[in-house]
Amino acid sequence: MITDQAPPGRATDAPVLDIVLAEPRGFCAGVERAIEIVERAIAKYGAPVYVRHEIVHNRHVVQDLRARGAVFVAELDEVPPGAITIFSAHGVARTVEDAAGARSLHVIDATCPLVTRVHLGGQRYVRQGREVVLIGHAGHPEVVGTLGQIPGRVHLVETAADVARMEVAEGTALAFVTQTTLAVDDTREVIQALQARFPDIVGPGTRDICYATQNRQEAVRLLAAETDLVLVVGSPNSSNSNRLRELAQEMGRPAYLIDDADGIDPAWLDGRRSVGITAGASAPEHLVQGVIAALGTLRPTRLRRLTGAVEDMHFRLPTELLDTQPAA
Ligand code: 0CM
Ligand code: SF4
Repeated sequence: MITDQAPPGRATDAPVLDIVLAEPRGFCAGVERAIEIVERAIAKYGAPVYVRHEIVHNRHVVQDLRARGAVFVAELDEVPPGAITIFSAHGVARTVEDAAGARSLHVIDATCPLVTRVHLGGQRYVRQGREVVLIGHAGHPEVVGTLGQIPGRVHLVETAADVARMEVAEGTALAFVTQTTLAVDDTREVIQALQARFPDIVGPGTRDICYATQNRQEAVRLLAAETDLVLVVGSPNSSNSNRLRELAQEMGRPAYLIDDADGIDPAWLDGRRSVGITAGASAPEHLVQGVIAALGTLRPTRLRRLTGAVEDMHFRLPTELLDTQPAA
């Protein structure tokens, strides 16, 4: 644990607020790669480049890339024929890949390799003659993509109650895969319900939940244990960021998901001696620094870091972008 002094804030007569920063927090390797793909594509091919869905679920990242020449679209029919088209980090269904091919779009795939790994796992189970159960949140783009990458019948479940409701023909061999950004503890419960009802089901356990999600959840658990209040920097549509807020709240701490410093309600600090800060995998570090600075205008502050897992994950960029540097 490293301790350092932050510059005192303006409100020097107020009691000191201890700010504790979770580590690791913020960008994961898949998000860094996805953003760099958009930046390099703009540098290499020129604006506009089209991005299907938000490249990652962060309002500030999207605004920044839009200002630099990215055009975000909900569906491919909004993309002019032949244009540079980037698939977001969350992945896409086969029908989307096929539609891009049919329209001769120049696709650059920013799907996180750990999402692709789940797609491949599901496809392998189908080749083994199994029906696949996907544990995930209905409607989330990664889940829509994974459902659309696994041929045949796929059962989507979110909870143990969903498992009880599943309709499966007698003698069907089953396997499960999961969304990458789920709460580890909740997922374990759903897997236990699957194994109780279908003793022969096979699957990866909680290993489909990616390293970044697992590390950030472990870090926020430690953070919540020793702070009075937890702030999670991230956008409302970010699954992994929401899971961090929920985990802190389940540990009995008031916890808020904020896009940036403007989201802070000063009343949250009333009577609090410490605040823990973390950030979802799609939230840039400059937003965390903005939150720390804003807290410093409300109370005198003292900053320390709570060190956790060390991350050195890095994913290779698509070959066609290796010869290009993003514009400064
Ligand atoms: O899946 P989630 O909603 O957490 O996406 P995100 O863009 O916030 O985080 C990174 C990813 C992926 C896949
Ligand atoms: Fe990949 Fe995990 Fe990051 Fe999603 S949160 S982009 S699965 S590393």
